[in-house]
Amino acid sequence: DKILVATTNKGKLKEFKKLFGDLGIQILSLDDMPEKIKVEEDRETFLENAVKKAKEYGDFYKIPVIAEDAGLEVEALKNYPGVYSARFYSIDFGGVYQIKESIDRTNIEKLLDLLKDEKNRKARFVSVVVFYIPEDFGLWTEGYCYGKIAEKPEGEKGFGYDPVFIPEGYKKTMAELDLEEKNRISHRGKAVRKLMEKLRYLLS
Ligand code: ITT
Repeated sequence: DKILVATTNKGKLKEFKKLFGDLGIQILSLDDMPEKIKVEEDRETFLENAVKKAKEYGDFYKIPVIAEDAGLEVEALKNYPGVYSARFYSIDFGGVYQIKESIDRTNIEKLLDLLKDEKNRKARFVSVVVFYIPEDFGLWTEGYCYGKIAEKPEGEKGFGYDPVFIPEGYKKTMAELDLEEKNRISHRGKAVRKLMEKLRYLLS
């Protein structure tokens, strides 16, 4: 009845808390943990990174863990930034940028620079969520949200690349959607709902 959502990303944490809101489970975050550890995300796939985070945090704190690795894949950039989404500004893929306003803004600036004059703006968000009970069992699911990259940032909600991501069927960016609506259509929302379905099935 207690789960650690092992993320350092405040935007993500808020979305996870809302998604698990009505289950009567107590959600802990890394801020609630007395001892801190750092887990490096140095693998080449979302799944490997998510499994690594879930295992290292779960085995250390000895409580059930939800860990996620997520990112943005842009078709015209051969699916970059992908697993490098959080630190795209520092990746040697068409220039390394100095952080100005914030990391998110710097990443967005780099992305828009790289897509300048690019007609194909197709992209998708990917979320891989791992649920792990230490020494017992683990489970993973994935979710996708398809859309396109806007010409310029709009909206203040959400986090990361939300201001430049226009979901399919929408005329506004993810950063203009309320938390509830984002969770309804997002990669993260889909992965979490699949996880709950699997758990319900396994526990029935
Ligand atoms: P944790 O590893 O601590 O969970 P993080 O921010 O490093 O936090 P990821 O490694 O999963 O998380 O990196 C995901 C990056 O991808 C994130 O920093 C954003 O730039 C981007 N991203 C993921 N989900 C997103 C979303 O819903 N909206 C916008 N950008 C997102």
